[in-house]
Amino acid sequence: MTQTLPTTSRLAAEPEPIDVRWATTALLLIDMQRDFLEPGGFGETLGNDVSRLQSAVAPCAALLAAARKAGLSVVHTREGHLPDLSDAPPAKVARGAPRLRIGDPGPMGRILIRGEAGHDIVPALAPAAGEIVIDKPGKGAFYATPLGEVLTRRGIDTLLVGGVTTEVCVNTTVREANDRGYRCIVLADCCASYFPAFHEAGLQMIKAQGGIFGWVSSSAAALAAMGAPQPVRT
Ligand code: TIU
Repeated sequence: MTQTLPTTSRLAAEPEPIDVRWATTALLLIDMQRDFLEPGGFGETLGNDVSRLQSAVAPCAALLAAARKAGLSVVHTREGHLPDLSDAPPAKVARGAPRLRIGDPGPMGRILIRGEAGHDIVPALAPAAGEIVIDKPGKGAFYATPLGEVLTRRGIDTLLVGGVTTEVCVNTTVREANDRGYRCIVLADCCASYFPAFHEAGLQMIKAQGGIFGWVSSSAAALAAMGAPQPVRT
């Protein structure tokens, strides 16, 4: 059932509140994939503690439920590569000393490869029919993808952003979006990093200097602006 939203809402945010016109706003969830959030995937092969990303799942799920109820456009992105690795720069595949490299077989299928179990979005945030899913080979969601065209076709000018990781794919995408003229509102608790200090710094970089890349808000503020019930925090 679609819940009617006001035409515009004022969202509490930093560095200042922002007026959101819901008809031109989309929810953008970045790379909430098993490869980053679950043991045995790309994130863990890089040496990371993947449990650090779990905190973003419930806030993203609350936003997703509210967006669906309100009929907002929802876009999910997935970082990954074609099975033949033709879209994976050798410099990316060769980088560092991971336990398994991109394309190697792992417990959730080949690491960071489209179509494998690890590439899927986590079950709690699985895309619904009609939602846009953008597969991307890079960290930014605009590079080598149709995201810009999709948003233009829908008349979207404002993005509510959540996902992982804050300083890598979220920051890269927000910077790309900002240069393309989108207003990005990053929901802090809907994002997470393997490095808590980088999460904080990534958010600071977005909202500093008068909001040089965008705004930083929270799931609670976004849900309140949408008139959606907020989960009880224990
Ligand atoms: N490693 C890391 O922090 N992130 C990525 O490789 N990709 C995304 O952030 N999605």
